Amino acid sequence: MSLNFPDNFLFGSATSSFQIEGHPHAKGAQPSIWNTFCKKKFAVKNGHNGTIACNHYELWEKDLEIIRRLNLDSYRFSVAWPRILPAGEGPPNEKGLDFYDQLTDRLLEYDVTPMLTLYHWDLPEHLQAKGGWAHPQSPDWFANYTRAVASRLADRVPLWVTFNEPWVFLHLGMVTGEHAPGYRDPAHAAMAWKHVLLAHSRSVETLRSCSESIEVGLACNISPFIPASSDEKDIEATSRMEAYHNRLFLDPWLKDSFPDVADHAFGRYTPAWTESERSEAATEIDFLGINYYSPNRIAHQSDTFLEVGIRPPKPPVTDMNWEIYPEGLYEVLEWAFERYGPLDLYVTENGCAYTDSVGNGIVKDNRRIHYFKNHLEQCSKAVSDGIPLKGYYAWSLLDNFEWSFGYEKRFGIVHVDFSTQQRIIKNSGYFYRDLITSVKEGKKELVPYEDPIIF
Ligand code: GBH
Repeated sequence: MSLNFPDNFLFGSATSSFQIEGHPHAKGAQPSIWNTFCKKKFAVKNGHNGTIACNHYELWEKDLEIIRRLNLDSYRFSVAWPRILPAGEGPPNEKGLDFYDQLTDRLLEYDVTPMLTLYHWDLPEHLQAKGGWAHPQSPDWFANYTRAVASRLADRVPLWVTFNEPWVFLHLGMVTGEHAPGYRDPAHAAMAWKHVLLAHSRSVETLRSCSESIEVGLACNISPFIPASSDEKDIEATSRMEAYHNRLFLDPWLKDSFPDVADHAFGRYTPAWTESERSEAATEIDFLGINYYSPNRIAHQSDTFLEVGIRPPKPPVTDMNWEIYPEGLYEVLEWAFERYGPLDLYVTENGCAYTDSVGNGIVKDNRRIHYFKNHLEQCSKAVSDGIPLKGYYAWSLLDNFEWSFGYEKRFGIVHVDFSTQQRIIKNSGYFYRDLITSVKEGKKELVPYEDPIIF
C-alpha cells in the first residue's frame, strides 16, 4: 500500500457524546431527546439505551490513554448540549463545561489535536418540548450554546464542527421517525430544515467572534448514488435522491443556492424565506468534513419525489448491510472539491461494523483492517491528485451505542465489553497505529500489515 500523505496530515478517530459517555444526569445535566427516544417501545433494538454506554464519562482518562497509545494525531469528539445548558436556556452549567475542559487539556498534553463537534444529535429534551428545531428561536438557542462552549474552549480547540450530518437527523428523526425525536412529520421537518440552515450560520458567526485563529466547518454524510440501470427513469430517480441526500443543506450553505429539491421534497410545507434570510444562511467555512460509509443504489418507483426504489447493496457488505465501495470515498471527495471548493476537506468519519470475537484478549478483525486499508488508499490517491484532504478520522474509537441498533453493531477500533467496560485494542487499531507511525517516519510504503499484528 502506498502512503502519500503530507507530514501534517491528521490521522484521527471520532466518537460522539451520546454514543459513549453515559451518565445523563451527572453534575446538573438533563436528558437529551435520545434519552427520551430510547424509552419508546421498539425504538431501539433490544431496548438498549445510553444511560451507561461506554461509561466514557468516568473512564475518559483510560480512553485518552488508548488514544495516546494508538499514536493518533487528532481526536474528534462531540459536546453534549444538555450538560452545558441543561434546560436549554439560562447561564451555562460550568460543571458540564469542566468535563470537556479537562478532556481538551489532556489531549493537548498528549499532543493530540482536538476537533470538537457542537451537535451530534443530542438536543436537550427541554428544547424539544418547546418545538425543537421547528421552533423559530432554535437558531438563537444554538448560537447561545455555541457561545457557552466557545468561551471556554476556543482558546485551545483549533477545529470546530457545527453540525454532524444534518440530513440524517432531519430525515431519520423527523421524516421516517427512526431516530430521535421519532417524528413522521414533514411539516416539522421542513421548518427544522430552515432553522438548522440559519443555526449553522449563526453558530459560525459566534465562533468567529470568539476566536480568530480557529477553523470552522461541518460534517456531512455524502454518498455516491448509483442508478439501478441505464433506464432514464432510474437515472432521474437517482438524481432526485442524490440532491435530497447530498445537497439539501450544502447548496444553501456553500453555494448560496436553494436547490429545487427542497420544494420537491417538502412540497406545500416548504418554508417561506425572505431574501435576507437566504443570504444569512450562506456562510463561509474553513473546511468541509465528509462522513463516508457506502453508496446507495436507486431505481424508479413512482414520480412522487421521495418515493424511489432502494436497491439491495452489491456484496461485499458490512454487518450494517452497507455496501463496501472504497472508490466511492474518492468520488465524494472529488465531487465535494469540484462543487464546493476551494475548501479544505476532511474525512470526518469512515468505518464499518462487524461482529468481532475476542480470543485470548485479541480481536482479529481482518475485515475491518481491509476496510480501512482500502479506504485510506483512496485518501492517499486523492492527496496525490491534488485534492486538499487534510485529515482522516476512523469511526469509531470505541464500540458504542449505534443509535437505533443499540450495542449490537460494533464500529470500534477498540473493543468494549459492555458488562465489564473492559477495552481491548483490536488488530485494526494496531494496524492504524502502525500506518500512522509509518507515515510519521516518512515511509511511502506501508510495511506488510498481515504480521505481526494479526497473528
Ligand atoms: C454516522 O451516521 C453517524 O455520524 C455516527 O454517529 C454513526 O454511529 C455512524 O455513522 C455509523 O452509523 O438512510 O437510505 O441514506 C451514518 C449515517 C445514515 C449512513 C443512514 C447510512 C443508510 C441509508 N447513515 N444511511 S439511507
